[in-house]
Amino acid sequence: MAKETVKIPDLGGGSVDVIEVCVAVGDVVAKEDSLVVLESDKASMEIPSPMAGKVLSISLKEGGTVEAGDVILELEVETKAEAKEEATPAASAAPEKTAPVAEPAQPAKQEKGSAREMIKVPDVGSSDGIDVIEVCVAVGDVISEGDSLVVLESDKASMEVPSPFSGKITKIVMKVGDSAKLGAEIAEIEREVAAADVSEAKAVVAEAPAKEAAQPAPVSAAPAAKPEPTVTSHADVYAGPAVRKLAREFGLELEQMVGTGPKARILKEDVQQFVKDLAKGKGAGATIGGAGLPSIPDVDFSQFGEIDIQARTKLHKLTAANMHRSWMNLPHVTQFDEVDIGELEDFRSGLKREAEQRGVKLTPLPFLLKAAAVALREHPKFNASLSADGENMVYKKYIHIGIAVDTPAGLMVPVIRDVDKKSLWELAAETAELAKKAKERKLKPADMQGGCFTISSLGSIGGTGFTPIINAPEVAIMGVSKLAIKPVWNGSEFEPRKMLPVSLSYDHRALNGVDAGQFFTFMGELLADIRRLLL
Ligand code: CAO
Repeated sequence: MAKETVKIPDLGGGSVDVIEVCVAVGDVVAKEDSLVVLESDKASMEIPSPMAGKVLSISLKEGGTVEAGDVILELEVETKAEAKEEATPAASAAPEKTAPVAEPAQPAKQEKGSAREMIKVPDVGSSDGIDVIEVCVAVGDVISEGDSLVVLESDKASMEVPSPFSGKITKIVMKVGDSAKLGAEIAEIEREVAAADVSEAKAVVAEAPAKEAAQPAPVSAAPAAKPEPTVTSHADVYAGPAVRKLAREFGLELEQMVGTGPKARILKEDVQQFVKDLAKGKGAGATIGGAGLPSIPDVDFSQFGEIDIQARTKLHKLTAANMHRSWMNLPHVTQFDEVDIGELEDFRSGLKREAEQRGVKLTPLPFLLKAAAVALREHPKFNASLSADGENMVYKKYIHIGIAVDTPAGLMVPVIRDVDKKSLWELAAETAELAKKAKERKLKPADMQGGCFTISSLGSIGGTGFTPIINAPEVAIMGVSKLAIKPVWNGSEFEPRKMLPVSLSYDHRALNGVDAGQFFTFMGELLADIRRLLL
């Protein structure tokens, strides 16, 4: 067993904050395991262990500051021989040096007072390629020294490579998705130089490759190179590179998250919680809601007066989730109409006595069900669903219609099967039975499945029209409002007619306005003259 001291590597100058100590005394770490996370206003980096071993002591603490050469911890390593092999931890741990290396473009082209330089990837402390996740400049951009050229990201570090010169970008070689290695060409820049300096510029670029070969690490020695290492793309957000990478993989902005670590640092757990909240449709950290929408603020209403908080039923919450899902996924269009159902109403009143004898209540709803069934049969596009991937329309050969039923526990939609094959009496009886079952919470899941279309009737309550939300994956829903006697022009005079306000919401991915117009006009004709139901 041997004891090895692991120190802070050369960070390119200056002190940095210790944001996180990733290990504890007694931990057994593997080579490359993160020991600490450091962050400056320019950099965010994890310092990997240069060797495997057991942590004997830790010399840093979160919240402190460190600089190159400071002791991180002591490790007990297995054998002396192994320890010797890796005896210069600080050097091998040197992770992120991003100062770019300037070299002439091939062939180098110089104009009077200007010089073109090809900027290359500096030593980033890794022999493996690092992903190029962003190219920050475009050809023609005039940039200043220190402006970011590209953003590189590994699982250990996130860094921007700054330009060593001010000038105009004349060519971009690197692209997003490339794997950047030391010396890879990033972009060519045309920089202004005084006439007297043109030759000096030549000398600078001529020297650069030799410096690279002889001394790859201390890039601060390269002319005009900026030594700052890992500049992050979210400079105002505290988060380690692994967390930044995780967030980027999910396509999330760190600015949306609330950090629970020291100095409000965003931890891996914060990203995971944020994703969980998004999946549940909750606003993560109360900052945003599902689908990236701003969430409704959480208000303490008691500050304005007395309140009473009551838990919502499972059914209420389920209905809310279904409504939200449909509203967010389906582009809804709602069409309104008024149907003259005077004759239907006359017919219905004439059947009142017979209905009583049969023990059923004949409301307008069975007529609406029957008319909808005929309209669905004649307009199959409405008796269909879009496949989940949007590739196919699924046309149904059966006509099952759901009816929205209000219950004390919440909204339920039992389904009446084969509406087209049932009589008005049967439909009236079945509607009443299903509504009763719904109110008594006796519906089985099968009673609420298989619907092709839904009718939501608020006719007994009131209103002149509303926009019902489609019961996806159905493609349309009909809303029924309260019958009203209205003056209708019959060609020579106004006549009092019983007008039923109806609305039709449809999924505009599956149906268009003409479809809806034809379907609803047809249905209106059926209701206006119920003899047509027999045709
Ligand atoms: N205009 C005027 N009166 C109407 C009417 C209309 N469009 N529709 C029904 N009525 C009358 C009925 O004729 C009946 O009158 P009588 O008692 O004089 O005979 C009365 O209103 C009550 O009808 P009902 O509600 O008992 O029966 P229904 O067949 O119309 O509806 C049901 C049954 C289960 C759909 C209904 O009880 C219900 O729950 N509706 C709410 C649906 C709902 O919540 N929709 C919203 C969903 S989206 O949030």
